[in-house]
Amino acid sequence: MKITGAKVFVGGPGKNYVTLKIMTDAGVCGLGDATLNNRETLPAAYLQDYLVPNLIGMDPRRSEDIWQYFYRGAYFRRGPIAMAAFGAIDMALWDIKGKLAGMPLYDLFGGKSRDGALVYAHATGADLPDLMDSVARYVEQGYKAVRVQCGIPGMPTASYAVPEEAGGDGDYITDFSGIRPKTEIWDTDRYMRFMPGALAEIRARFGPELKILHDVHHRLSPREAAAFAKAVEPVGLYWLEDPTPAEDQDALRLIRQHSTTPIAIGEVFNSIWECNKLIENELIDFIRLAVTYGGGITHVKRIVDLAALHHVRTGFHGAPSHSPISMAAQAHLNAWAPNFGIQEYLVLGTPACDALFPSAHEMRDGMFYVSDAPGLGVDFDEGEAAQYSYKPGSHPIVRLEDGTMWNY
Ligand code: KDG
Ligand code: MG
Repeated sequence: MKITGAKVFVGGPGKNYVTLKIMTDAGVCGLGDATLNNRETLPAAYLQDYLVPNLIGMDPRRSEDIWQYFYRGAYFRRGPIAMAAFGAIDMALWDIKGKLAGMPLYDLFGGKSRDGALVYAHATGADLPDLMDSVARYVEQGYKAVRVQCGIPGMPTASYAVPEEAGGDGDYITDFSGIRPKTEIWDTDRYMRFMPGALAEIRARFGPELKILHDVHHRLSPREAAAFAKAVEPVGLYWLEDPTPAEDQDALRLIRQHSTTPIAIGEVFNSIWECNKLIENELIDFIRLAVTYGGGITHVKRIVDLAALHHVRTGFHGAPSHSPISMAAQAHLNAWAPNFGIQEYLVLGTPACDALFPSAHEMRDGMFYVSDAPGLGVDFDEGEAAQYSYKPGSHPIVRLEDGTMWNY
């Protein structure tokens, strides 16, 4: 059996999805997602210029060897661009494998460990009353877990994931006004004074059952993060995400020594080599790495297995920058993983997105139910895709009030 061709598409409804389609002489095709948010043309070029020409003629069933061939063969390996490109190929090969076997991927991994996977939604507000309304809307829809982000009183501009009308970055995924980013101003002291109390008020209003998550988005120093994690302990957060910049892994040790608040990290990691020590030293509680940026199913499954040995659960990144293809790959891992925790899931299911990526996956009452179709269980409508093309966009950048660059 041979790979006969592969195509790369860039574009989509409101997002520049990078979609890979691999064709075989067995008449079976596989789909992969290489969407690297706001740098989408780079994995697309890596695929088109280097990887696809090498794929032609390979046996699609040999997904492990193909992964090793590209990873070891690159020499300058790892990093988000390469891993997103390898990830798309790997997802597509698993999709082909499942279709050949006539089995959904979760069955190839070892079968379902649960019926549905818990997901969390994103609540956001310009201020606390606004945020409370947003949380209440999700609770009414049946969500059991909600991430909460809030405008901070006195903050010179609104900040991460706060509504646009409050001067924030809205859905924070992409500003399509151009390649030059807008600037947000950040003030740690104001955040530290306000946010722990706001989280406590949310807990008081919604009671003990709601799982409350919060994303610091890499903004604090290790000492500040330790103080914050300690201050919010009575709230009983489900997790505190990215309290410090992810590169400084010793920071997690300081946070651990001072607090039992569960820590989630890893959405900017690309390989097991960036999280193996955090996992082995049990410095984190949830690993956030995405199947797209983490080199696909083959590599991320290794991380999930390592995490299982150390009481670390999964909480895969699911910002809307991921296409329904990688969300499906994660859904199959979520159905199987003995150490599944939660899945970030933002409603991708707009009519335009569903038309481009038809599937029978289902979101109901805050749970994701994976389809039983063979492979990933997602299609890609090339006719629909023809109307979309790449649109330049950016994330904001962050500075302190005096102009110092900070972490987005
Ligand atoms: O492209 C950046 C986003 O993926 C990121 O800001 C999302 O932090 C994020 C999250 O937790 O979804
Ligand atoms: Mg995050």
